[in-house]
Amino acid sequence: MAVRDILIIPDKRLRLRSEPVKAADARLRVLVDDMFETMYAAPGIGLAAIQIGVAQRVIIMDLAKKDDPPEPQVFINPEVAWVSDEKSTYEEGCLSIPEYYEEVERPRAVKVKYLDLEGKPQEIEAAGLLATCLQHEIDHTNGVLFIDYISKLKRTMVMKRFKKAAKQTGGGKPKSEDLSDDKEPSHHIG
Ligand code: K1U
Ligand code: ZN
Repeated sequence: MAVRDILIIPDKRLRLRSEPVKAADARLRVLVDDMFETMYAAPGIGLAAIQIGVAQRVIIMDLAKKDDPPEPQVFINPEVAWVSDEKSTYEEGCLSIPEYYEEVERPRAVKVKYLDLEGKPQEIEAAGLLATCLQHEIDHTNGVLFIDYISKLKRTMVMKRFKKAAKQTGGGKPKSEDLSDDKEPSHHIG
């Protein structure tokens, strides 16, 4: 198992549409193991394979509460089969847009069809955080980011901030100070 690097915006690979998984084989299990190790290390509550640079339709999540036993969930080739008319709003974050949180409105409940790790078809009906997280992760498999649902002004500002940070770090994970809007260098006193 390995912790893999998480792609950060403006990395163009985050805009790719991922390919369906063809076989539930040992390679898929290695990918899923690496994804869990990467998500728990981050830490996060969900991850899509494209976030570690693998354009395959694989998403994982673990929504267990802190100090409760882990509840790892894997969804292969997930598809939204139904959404509720009722909406709900949740303050979302994204491991590919670190330290940026914004409220997003989405359908409150969804039905998702997917394959499990054995390649068996499954279906889940979800509401609340699970529904939000499923939609967020399935969006990643289609090259969609949660900032696509916020105002153009906010999106432009966040893209500008991350483009600047990418220039400074060469595209790696930015440090907190690289993401601040401060004009002064971080060692400046007074
Ligand atoms: O897909 C991702 O980038 C992961 C993302 C999932 C997500 C969060 C919130 C709403 C929808 C989807 C994250 O995990 S961001 C980090 C986060 O939410 C978190 C981190 C540590 C503890 C609790 C939450
Ligand atoms: Zn995300």
